[in-house]
Order: sequence, then C-alpha cells, then structure tokens
Amino acid sequence: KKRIVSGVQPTGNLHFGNYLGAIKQWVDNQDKYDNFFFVVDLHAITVPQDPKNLKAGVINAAATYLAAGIDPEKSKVFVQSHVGAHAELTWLLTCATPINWLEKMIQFKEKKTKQGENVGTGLLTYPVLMASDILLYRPDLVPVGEDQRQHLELTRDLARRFNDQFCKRRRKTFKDPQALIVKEGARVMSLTDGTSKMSKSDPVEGSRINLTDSPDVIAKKLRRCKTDMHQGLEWDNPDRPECTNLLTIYQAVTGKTREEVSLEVGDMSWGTFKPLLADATVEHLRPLQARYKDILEDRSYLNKVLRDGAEAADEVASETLGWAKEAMGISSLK
Ligand code: AQP
Repeated sequence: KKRIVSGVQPTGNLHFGNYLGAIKQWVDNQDKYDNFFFVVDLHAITVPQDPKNLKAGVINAAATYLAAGIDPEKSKVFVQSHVGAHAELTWLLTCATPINWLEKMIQFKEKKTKQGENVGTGLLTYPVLMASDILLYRPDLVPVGEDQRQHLELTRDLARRFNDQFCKRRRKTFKDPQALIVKEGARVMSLTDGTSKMSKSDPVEGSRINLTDSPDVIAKKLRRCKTDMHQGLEWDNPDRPECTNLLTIYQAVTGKTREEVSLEVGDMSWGTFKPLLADATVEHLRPLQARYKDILEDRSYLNKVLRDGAEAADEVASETLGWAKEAMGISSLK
C-alpha cells in the first residue's frame, strides 16, 4: 500500500471545509493507503493561541477524526507534538535551509504584510516543520490543496538538497513525496461570501458550519447565509458563487450526483431549498455528532488511541531522524 500523511490544525472548531476537503477524503480512502493522520498542534502556535483553547482543540480535533470514521486499526492517529522527532528534525533541516527559500513563500509574504512587525519567526520557518512532518514518515503521497502546493515543492527541494549534500556515499535519507491533489470542488466556501473559503479563523461565526454545531444552529446559519436574487438554482454560474457552494454542500451530504441534484432542486426557490439543505446537513452529521459525544465522554479510549498512535508513528519517525542525524554527523555513542 502507498503511504499517506496528513493533518489538520487544532486552531478552532473543525468545519465543513476541513471535513469535505480533508477528513472525509481520508475516511473514504482509508482502506486504500497506509495512513498517518495527526493533529498539527506545533503549527497552530505560529500565530498566538490561548493555551487552554489549544489544549481543548487538540482533543476535539482528534475526537472528530475518530467520529468521522477514522479507524485506529487502519490508521495511525496521533498528536504532532507527542512525537518528538518532528521538532528535532525541524532543527536539523532548518540549519540546512537557505533563508531566501523561506522568504519567498507566498503565505509568509501575505501573513507578514498582515501582521507587520509582530510576525513571529515560526511563520517564516513553519514550512521546514511541515517538511519534517512529511519526510519523517517517508510517504508516497501527501494530499494538498492548491494553497499548500508551494510548501510541498519546498519539502521536495529540501529533501533533494539534503540527500545530495549529506548522502553521497550512503543510502538516501529522505524519500521524494508526491502531491495528491485534492479533488476539484472539494473547496467549501464561506456562507457569508461565496468567493472566500470557509475558514476556522474567519471572525464571522455565521460564515461556517462547524461539525459540532447543533441542528438549530445549522438551520439558523443556513437560513441567514448569503444567497442572490436569481430564479432557480444552478451550478457554476460565475455570478452565483454562493449557489454553487450550497449545491456542493447539498451534493456532499446527500451523496447524490450533480445531475441528480440539478434535477431535484433546479427549479426551487431559496426559501424551499434552504430548509431541505439544513435537514440533509443535520442528518448527515447526526451519526458523527453522536460518536463525537461518546468519544469525549470516554477519554481513556481516546487517550489510548493517541498514545498507541504516537508510539507507532514514533517508530518510523525515529528511524528517519536517526538516519538524518547520522548523515549530518550528529553522533550517537556507537
Ligand atoms: N474551505 C475549505 N474547503 C476545503 N478544504 C478545506 N480545508 C480547510 N478549509 C477548507 C482543508 O482542511 C485541511 C486542514 O487545514 P488546516 O487546519 O491545516 O488549515 P487551513 O487550510 O488554513 O484551514 P482553515 O480552516 O482555513 O484554518 P485557519 O483559519 O486556522 O487557517 C487542509 O487539508 C485544507 O485544505
């Protein structure tokens, strides 16, 4: 089986975008790959976090993975910071990374412009941590959205540079990972602006459906979400990004094809469609939410899953880290 590595940051409530763009695809392909799924807490602190919220966020994210159908028998589920090799390899790779490679990252430039003088060093160096996250597990494939493509390229460049520089007469330390480009249409947009993506950090709570929102809250958010004055409902009209987005959500939660959705709801008004969408969304999330509640009630189970996951992940990660150290001359006592 090909190996795959992926994760979500515990920076707030996980929402429908994280679900359709990441977690649901992990679940759907779980039997196909050898999976490493982690909660990416070390990345979360590149911007300020409330420590209490972060701690709770890690647990909630892990519980969401399991509730969505990630099976610890089939996938290694763990928290990034529980495997020390992530931070350790990051230091080794940081020392082997030209600073201008990091300064040209588009996300860094954008965030730096936004945050000005207060920008933390972690924002600059975080692609090196991401490279470590990936390279430690020697995966074949890394699922990435368009916005992370440049960081995966950097990971590959770092791997090649390290192998060339330090592994001339020894086996290569790192494997070259390939991008698994996430399916088109997997991008869920904000409920209040169909041109920007649904995001945890959007200050407008009504812009997203959280996976743990109650039925009432889901119905209210969808009742209030942005629509338009056009007649009927249709896909891909560039003037109607909200319409395409809501149909995409409807398609995902009902499991129907685009054509079936068009036939069913094409002639509907927003007033008829919105409650239908709300009901279908609530129904789709019902089993996930029930499992989520159960998992959080029995923390000993979740703790065991995360402990076992970290142990299994550590076995692979420590081996790669050992090779990297050896290659660089960071000696053990042997
Ligand atoms: N709106 C989205 N549509 C589809 N996929 C999405 N993802 C995030 N938003 C959408 C996917 O979720 C995974 C985890 O993302 P992340 O937590 O590492 O960070 P992110 O992409 O920056 O997600 P958010 O929710 O927008 O978080 P904040 O606001 O904290 O930055 C990734 O696979 C991502 O593609």
